[in-house]
Formats: sequence, C-alpha cells, structure tokens
Amino acid sequence: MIYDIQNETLPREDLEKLQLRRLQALCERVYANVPFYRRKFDEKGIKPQDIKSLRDITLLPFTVKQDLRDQYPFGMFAVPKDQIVRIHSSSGTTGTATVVGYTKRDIDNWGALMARSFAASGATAADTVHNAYGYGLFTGGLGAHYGAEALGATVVPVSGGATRRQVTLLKDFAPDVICCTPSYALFLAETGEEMGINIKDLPLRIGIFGAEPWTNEMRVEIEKRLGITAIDIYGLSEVMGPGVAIECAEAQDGLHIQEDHFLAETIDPVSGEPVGPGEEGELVFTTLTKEGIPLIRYRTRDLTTLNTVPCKCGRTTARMKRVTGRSDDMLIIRGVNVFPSQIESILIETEGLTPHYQLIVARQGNLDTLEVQVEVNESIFSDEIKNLQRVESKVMKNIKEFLGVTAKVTLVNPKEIERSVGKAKRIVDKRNEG
Ligand code: DLL
Repeated sequence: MIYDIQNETLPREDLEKLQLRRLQALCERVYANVPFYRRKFDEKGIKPQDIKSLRDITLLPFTVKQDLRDQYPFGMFAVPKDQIVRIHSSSGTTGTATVVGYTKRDIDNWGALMARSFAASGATAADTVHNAYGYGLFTGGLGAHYGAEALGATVVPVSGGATRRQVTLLKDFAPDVICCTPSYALFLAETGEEMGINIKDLPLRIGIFGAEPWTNEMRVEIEKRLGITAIDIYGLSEVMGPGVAIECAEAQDGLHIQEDHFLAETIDPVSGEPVGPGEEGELVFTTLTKEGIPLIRYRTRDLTTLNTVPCKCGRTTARMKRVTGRSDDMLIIRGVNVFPSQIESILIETEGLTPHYQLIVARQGNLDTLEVQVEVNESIFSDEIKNLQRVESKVMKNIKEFLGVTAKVTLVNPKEIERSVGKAKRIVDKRNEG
C-alpha cells in the first residue's frame, strides 16, 4: 500500500521542483544558523543564492562523520537548544560518538516517513508490530516505534535481548510484523527451534530488517526459516535513522528513497566526483527538511547504485540497490578488494553451512591474511573429518575462484560464533594487535 500517495508518486519533474525549493531554503537556513556551514560556504566562495538548479548541488561542500565529531556534542545544531525535543547518538565504537538532535517537526516527519515505510512493506493499521530494534540512543527502536504508531498499528516495544522471552512473545502475542537486524532474525529462529517453537508456524507475515549489510541469499534463508516476506530497510542516524529508504513488497527490487526529504547522489569515493547513471558509488545525502541538524552532502561511506526508473508499485522515487558494504568495511587481501557480503553469499550457498560467520583479518609481514570461520549446521556436524575437510576445501576454492583471494576456511561447531542482538560483528581485525 502507498501511505502518502501524493508525495510518493509525484511526477519526477514536480519532485525535482520541490527538491530545489527545499534545497534553496536549506542553504539559507544553514548559512544563517550553523557557523560550520557558513565557514565552509565562505571557503568555497559560495552563497545560498548561487543554488539555481539541482545540478548546482556539486558547488556545495561535503560533510563527513569527522565534522560531526569535531562539533561534538551540539555544534552542528541549526536551532536553539530549547527547540530540540530528542537526542540520539551513534555508538562511537570507531571514535567519538556523533550526536543528532530533532525538533518536534523532525520527529513528526520521521514518524510519517516510517509510517510510509511500514506501509511499503505491506503492513497495515490492523497489524501488531514486534519491535526488537534496540530502544535508547540507537535510532532503530524509537524510529520504528513512532512509525508503527503513526500508521495506527499496535506496537510491542520489546527492544533487543532476552531472546527466549522474545520467542515466547512471538508465540503469545502473534504479531504480524517483526523489526530487527537480519542477523537477529536468524538468532530468533534458532532460539525458537531450541524451545520447540517454529516461528514459521506462527502468523508472522513481514520482517523489516536493516541496520547492517545483508545479502539476497540471506534474505532467501530468512524467508524460508521464518515463513515471512523479508523487507530491507535502510537509514543512518546522521540523516534521520531508519526509514531513509525501504523496499516495497510489490517488487522487492531496490529500496525507494524518500526523495522529497532526502536528496541522494552517488559519487566516486576517491575523487568526490558524481558517478554516471547506473554506476556504483558512495551514497551522499542532503537532508532537505530537517531542522535540528540539517546536513549538506553527507558522505555515508555506503556503496550503492541509484535507479530512477519508476517501479511497478507506482512509486516514482529513485531506488537504491541493497547496500552490500561500506567502503570502510572493504578488506584488501593481497591487493584484492573483498566485501564481507561477497563471502556471505558463497557461504550461504554451500550445503551444510550456516549464515553465522566471522572474518578474521591478520597481518603476516606486510601482507593481510583472511580466515573465514563459519558454523556448520547439525546435518553435517557429526560427519567424518574427511567430509568436513572436503567442505572447507570447496569453500576455499569458491572464494578463490569467484573473489580471487586465498582465504583459510575453518568450520566451527553449531552456535560457536557469538550471536548479537543488534548489529552483527562480521570482521575481527587483528592487524593492529602486537
Ligand atoms: O542503523 C539506522 C537503522 C536502524 C536502519 C534500523 C535500519 C533499521 P546507524 O547506527 O547510524 O543507523 O548506522 C547506519 O548502518 O550507514 C549503513 O552502513 C548500515 N545500514 C543501515 N541499514 C542498512 C541496510 C542505523 N539496510 C549504518 N543495509 C549505515 C546495509 C545498512 N547497511
């Protein structure tokens, strides 16, 4: 279903007019209210009035995560503190945390965009939503919560963790929709099996999964194990949180970007120049309507391809391909670029293996080495050693053949790799140890 028929199906020409109007107003706003942007504009010798068409966006400066860190905590806010009604923050595992603030109108817009997202996934006001994204500073929990309420659905605000209790609630409350990371969905399925509850047999119909990269092979596995339609939802705290883009249930072919609120570009991550239509590049967002912390050309580090061909669902908004990796997560193993998602695809397609894996990157001399640890499933667990060795060699051969890198493959026992209730940790980097 299309929640906001007017804005989600605007003819492109009208959409672009709206975007330009909003972009011009945004430039005025940040120039007047955010010293950081005034300085950046001045350094480039540009004034808000110089933006005369959408193409002029390339005149504007980029914003990177480090800029938000440098302005920690509130330096990027564009309104006085008394207009901020909510703060979220990213975990800061890779440095100082970044902080974002929302005005009342930002929160309302976010709720509306998440309501659109739920509707796109096939959810309705009559549904019950089991929300297992973490509540707190992370944007997943509250973002999905407000959206489901805006849609008029019933929310069960479970948050992450206490996995056995979650399975019990899935059985007892019989929700129609579940929200969590894709890796946690599989953990729930596995825990259900241990408890003698097959989630597949429950009424659950839709899963709205995001916050971490996952592959189409993983989608197939989740849909099979849980007996649901698995929808990909994308977002990031700096730009809003979940709901920046979502797949529609009709096509499941790319994620519709909420373009009336976010202007998307794809650029060459090295040169910063726009890439051609249909080419993969780093996704860059300009927040057209945000008041609390509006961002100009924010570099997400996520790699994708944009497609403006209208979708069979009726939406006219551009679609982005599933994000299979961040440029930061790219491993360079003996000169060859590898993304965890490429390894994931090979593992899931191999009989007897599970989607529970970790990549251990270490350094020998000047060269990086890669070890893939992957759990076997119960069906081959008690096989003879020589059969297990055969599986290891097969995976090694496929990785070499398809990705061109040599990796050591180690099969580990079922449940040996640590489960996460939020974002899964796929890479263990030992390069800087000792
Ligand atoms: O993860 C917001 C979110 C919550 C999105 C719940 C979807 C669902 P951050 O913690 O700031 O925000 O992390 C943002 O996560 O730049 C991507 O690298 C990654 N990411 C988010 N969604 C997807 C997805 C939330 N569907 C970072 N596929 C982003 C791949 C994703 N990566």
